[in-house]
Amino acid sequence: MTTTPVYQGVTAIEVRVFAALGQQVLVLADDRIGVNLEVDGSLVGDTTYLALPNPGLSVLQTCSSTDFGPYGWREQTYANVLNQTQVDNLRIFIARQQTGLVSDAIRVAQAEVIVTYTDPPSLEQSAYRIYQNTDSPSPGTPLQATNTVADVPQGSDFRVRIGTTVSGEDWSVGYGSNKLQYTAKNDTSCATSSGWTDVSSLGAIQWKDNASVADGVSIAADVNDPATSGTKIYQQYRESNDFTNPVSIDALEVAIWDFSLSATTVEPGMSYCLRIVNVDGSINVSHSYYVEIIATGEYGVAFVDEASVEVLAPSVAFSGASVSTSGCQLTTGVLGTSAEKLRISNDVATNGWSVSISATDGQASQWTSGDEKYDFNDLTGSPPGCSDGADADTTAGYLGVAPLAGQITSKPGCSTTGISLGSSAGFEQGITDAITLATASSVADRFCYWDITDIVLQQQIPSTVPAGSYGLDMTITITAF
Ligand SMILES: [Ca+2]
Ligand SMILES: [Ca+2]
Ligand SMILES: [Ca+2]
Repeated sequence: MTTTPVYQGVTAIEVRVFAALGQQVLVLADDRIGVNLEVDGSLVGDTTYLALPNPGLSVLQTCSSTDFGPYGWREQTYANVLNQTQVDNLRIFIARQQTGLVSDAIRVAQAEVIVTYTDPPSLEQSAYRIYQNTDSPSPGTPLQATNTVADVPQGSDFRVRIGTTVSGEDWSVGYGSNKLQYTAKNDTSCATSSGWTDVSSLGAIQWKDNASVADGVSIAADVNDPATSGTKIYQQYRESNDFTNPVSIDALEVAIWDFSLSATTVEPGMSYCLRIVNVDGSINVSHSYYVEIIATGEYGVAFVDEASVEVLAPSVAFSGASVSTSGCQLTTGVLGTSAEKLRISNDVATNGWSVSISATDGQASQWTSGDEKYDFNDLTGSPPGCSDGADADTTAGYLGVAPLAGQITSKPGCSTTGISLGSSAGFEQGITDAITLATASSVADRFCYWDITDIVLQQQIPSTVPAGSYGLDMTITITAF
């Protein structure tokens, strides 16, 4: 048997028969017909057609049992709200009361049930906004404006409020079941991306259980709600699938949900899309705005070898010099070689960054070999660095850095646009304690790295420095703008 869905439910039922009466002699309203629905094995509606006066359904009367008609409809209307199974199994019950002459007769030509129901609504995911998480039914600080892609750090929690505009029919409470899905954006748009997965307790984007907020709690208006073109009707805070509407929504109004999520194992640089879909096919859901986040990571500096393996104890060897009593000597080193590339990575900052070098132990540092020392930040003398100056130490010496001599290579697929090498400079105690090696402007790529080699270092070694292997610890620092 083919059944017809009643979607959002039955609003009215009418059962009726098309019947005629033939009555032999006297026209009395004593021959009658009853028509009822049988639901779940029982007659429902007015079944008292045998009583007098008869509230049932009398047929037309004529003056001869051989002269039937005319036929007419006799009906009963029900206000009962039946469920789908009851509607699928409806039966019509027809009865007659024949009183008086036995040749009085009733004929039934047709019987039918007219079920009036409400079609399903249509939903359009029409607005969203991404926020920081809070342990509250209201979301935290907005991360972006309405319908705007937001950065979400890897491993962080976040919230999304999504609006679905109802159209066609009003949306009755509890009709249909829906769920939230995500996918990595693997095509030009979320709409054409594949691999959608239900949000669960596993995967790149997971549900976040806020301890103080029960899953499914009612939500209210928030000052930072997504902007919508229709009246917002607030539904639920969700930490799980599936969900339906606890509050009815008229057509052209917008159902608002608040989803608590965690970007647990997202990959920095990858975009992720979120959408509401219908679970059981009961509602058509379209998407004019998919929720979209960009997963961010960290930024940093390191030295790597040719296989991109980090060099844990990088160093720069300077050219050798012999002990001199006649004057100062210039030695040279190279920061960044093919075996020790200075790698700068940025998986987060949007406004650019700066990388600088300074002495690990601060401006009072000196080159040291056992008890012997000489200076790295004293410009005094001619040439500079050949005499001790006004700084608190008693040694001479001067280290110059020439970043402009360097070479920049970007990660494959990235560019060096917006990346600049620093100007040549020397350390000068209390004045120039850090020297910029490279900077990036806001037009520089994100989710990229850049390898820098061939930055020239020159150290002026003063005269009469005893023989030794002198070292100076330096630190390279990246700062996001
Ligand atoms: Ca919770
Ligand atoms: Ca000094
Ligand atoms: Ca000095």
